[in-house]
Amino acid sequence: MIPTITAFKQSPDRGRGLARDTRIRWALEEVGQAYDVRLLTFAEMKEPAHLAIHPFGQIPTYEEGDLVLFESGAIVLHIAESHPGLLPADANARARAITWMFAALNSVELPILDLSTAKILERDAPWYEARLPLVEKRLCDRLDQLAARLGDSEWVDGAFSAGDLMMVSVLLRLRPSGILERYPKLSAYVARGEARPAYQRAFAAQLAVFTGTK
Ligand code: GTB
Repeated sequence: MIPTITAFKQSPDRGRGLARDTRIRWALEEVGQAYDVRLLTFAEMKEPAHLAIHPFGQIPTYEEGDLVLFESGAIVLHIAESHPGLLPADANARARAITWMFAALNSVELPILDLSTAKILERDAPWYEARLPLVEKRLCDRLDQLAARLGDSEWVDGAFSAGDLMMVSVLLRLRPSGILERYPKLSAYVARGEARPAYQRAFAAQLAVFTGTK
């Protein structure tokens, strides 16, 4: 059965692939699963029809027969568990790959979001200038730790896995800030992810929505 995912009809990132449907498209491309996309406006995301499948009125979602999922982490995990290619066969290695997915979402994406939220929503607050360096420091401390752990390895734990797919997807969100460039090992890691043919196809598919060619 071909799953259907949801994505922005007009992504605010203007086709840079930063919205969270890209990680779902990437996972589907990695495992060779075709998919359909339902594009939604911001208004449509808050309508009852979409709220019935996503309690917070957001994208992405994933529908496959009777199965309806939201949360990009849960969706990528489901795809990785349903097809070979994104999780190792060895039980311990598999558990570690899933750990890296959680690490990406809980320990790395959160400080990245904190910084972008501060810059977008808190700029006019009287405490903005005082808080920003604290938010940046928390993020940079975490990136230092991640870069140290990655070292010169190609991927975070052996062969490319859903853990890398999620970590690269999360790190890509740093691009607009210029912070990623301060971390050569992480930049190279992200570039390796972006070079994967499956990522390229996923990126092209979301860009085609923005350019109106799909
Ligand atoms: N935890 C959820 C998940 O992982 O799936 C978070 C889902 C989420 O934040 N979805 C966003 C959304 O639907 C789109 S991806 N927002 C609309 C709303 O809440 O009303 C977040 C996103 C948006 C825009 C950019 N950008 O412009 O660069 C990047 C990422």
